[in-house]
Amino acid sequence: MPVHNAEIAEMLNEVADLLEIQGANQFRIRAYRNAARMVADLTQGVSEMIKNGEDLAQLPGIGKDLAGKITEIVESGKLGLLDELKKDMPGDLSGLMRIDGLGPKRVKVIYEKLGVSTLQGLEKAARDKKIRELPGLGEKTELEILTALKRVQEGKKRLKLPEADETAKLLLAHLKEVKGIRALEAAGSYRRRKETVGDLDILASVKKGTRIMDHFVNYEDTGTVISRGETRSSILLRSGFQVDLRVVEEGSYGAALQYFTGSKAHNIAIRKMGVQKGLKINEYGVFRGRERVAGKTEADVYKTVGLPYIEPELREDRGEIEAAQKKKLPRLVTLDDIRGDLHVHTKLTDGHSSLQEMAEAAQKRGYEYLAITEHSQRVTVAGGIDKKALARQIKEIDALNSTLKGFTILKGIEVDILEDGSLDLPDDILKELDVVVCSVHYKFNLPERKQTGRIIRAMDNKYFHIFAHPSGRLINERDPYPVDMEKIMEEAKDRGCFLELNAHPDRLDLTDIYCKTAKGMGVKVAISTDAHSINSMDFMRYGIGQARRGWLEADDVINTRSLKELKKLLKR
Ligand code: DGT
Ligand code: CA
Ligand code: CA
Ligand code: ZN
Repeated sequence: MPVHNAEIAEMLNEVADLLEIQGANQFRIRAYRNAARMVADLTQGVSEMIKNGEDLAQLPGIGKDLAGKITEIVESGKLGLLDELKKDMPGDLSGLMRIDGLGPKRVKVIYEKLGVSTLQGLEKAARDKKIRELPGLGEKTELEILTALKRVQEGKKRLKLPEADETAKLLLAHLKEVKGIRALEAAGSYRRRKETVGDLDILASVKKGTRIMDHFVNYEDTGTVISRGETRSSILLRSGFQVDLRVVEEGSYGAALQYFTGSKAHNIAIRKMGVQKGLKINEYGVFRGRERVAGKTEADVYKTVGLPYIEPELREDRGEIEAAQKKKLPRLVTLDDIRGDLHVHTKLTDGHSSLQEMAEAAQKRGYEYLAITEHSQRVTVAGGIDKKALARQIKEIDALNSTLKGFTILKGIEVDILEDGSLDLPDDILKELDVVVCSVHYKFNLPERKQTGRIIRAMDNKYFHIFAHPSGRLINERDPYPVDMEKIMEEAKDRGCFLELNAHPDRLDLTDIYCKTAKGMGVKVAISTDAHSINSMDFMRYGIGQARRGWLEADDVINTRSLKELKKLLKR
């Protein structure tokens, strides 16, 4: 049974959580956290790497000891150290730590004073108004805990993209072992590249007598078989995640793919168009009376209602059908269009790879440029740098650039937007940089008017280029801060500033809807990975998926430009 990266990361994080509650050494805690993030950010399965005999200690931030721990998890599904820690601290204390507003100190108080060690216990204590009586907690925290608990309960059911990708990849590989498969793919929200996936909808067309259903329900990661039929089966994986498999005949494959890709709203609109033409459209095909007039390919289905093929990412009934009727569908941006990454960190702050390694990784991806954007001084927990350290890095980049051909490292910073709207570093150093990425990293709870004003004031600084992860949300974890995004876009447009689509799968911020708004307003977007290691530069593809859902074309995205064109755009 392959152990997923997400499971490994979770265990390492749990160790860090429990060590933190114990008050262990900060370096030790940090090492486990970094390793967890490193593993979660990998685009390759660690189980697979071990199977291939790769040395985990080669990974940035992973020493021999941690490599051993990770191998232990992969080989036994368990971690001795974690079991030891849990013996001392029963229940789910690390689960409590993941509740917004609860850190190790507060969890410790809650555990010691109320004996609460589970989410259920926490909910009860909050409802019984017991939390507010604890030292340093209060009524406000109690309410925050209840809101956060609700979010955790709702959010847990949907997978973020890396886990969905890994789940789909392994399962499809398993199904492909069967002989006689004609076509096989994952449809649903997964194919539409939605930011979270509720369940997987797999579709297959097979030759007669192919025993794909047996093979499906016997998958090694199956937890429960919900139903098993000849054309449709559903299972729950060990994680509780649901997968449906449908087998259709060749002549229906396109119609079924169209139907199960959805979205439901898009399908309903298409079906209505069919009705107006006297056609019945369902997962088996397009029918006039009893005759099937289309069904083999998706394009055939769209053609019967007079439409060109519509890309899956657009199928949300958000205007794509009208655009298709007018032959005005966007030519969506692709990964191949991207010529560089404009937001990455290195070892100098909280990244895991060196400047040189990051530059090489960017070249390997066929990029022309890469902007190094470390955190600024205010972000002490991430080792943010001051003016002096930045000046040193600028020199280092100049030196490295003089050795590179056909590739340029851009000098940048991810500078904090302070509460009053000023930037965390002085202009006399910002002016030395090619790219200034600006972020809100604290004071998320300002009222909307204040937060909006803060950001607009920051954009008044003529060195402000890109507004990073504009809403501040973390998917399934933290809501966006209140802000008037349209107003910000308007002001960005006036000043020649850009908005980031942060491609990290925990963020995907801008959202698809705001990408479309930005495009409509003529504000250009930078798709950036915020990579903290060479591997996470692969997050670009998640950003591309989101950009496509937001109707963005290559022209709407600044890092599809050549270096020369980009530099022009960055001159405000
Ligand atoms: P999810 O799983 O919540 O992330 O979202 P989807 O879009 O994958 O939804 P799911 O798994 O419930 O259904 C897969 C597709 O099947 C959906 O996108 C469209 C199609 N579908 C499901 N129910 C209906 C329905 O009642 N009418 C129509 N026209 N299509 C449906
Ligand atoms: Ca689904
Ligand atoms: Ca489904
Ligand atoms: Zn960042």
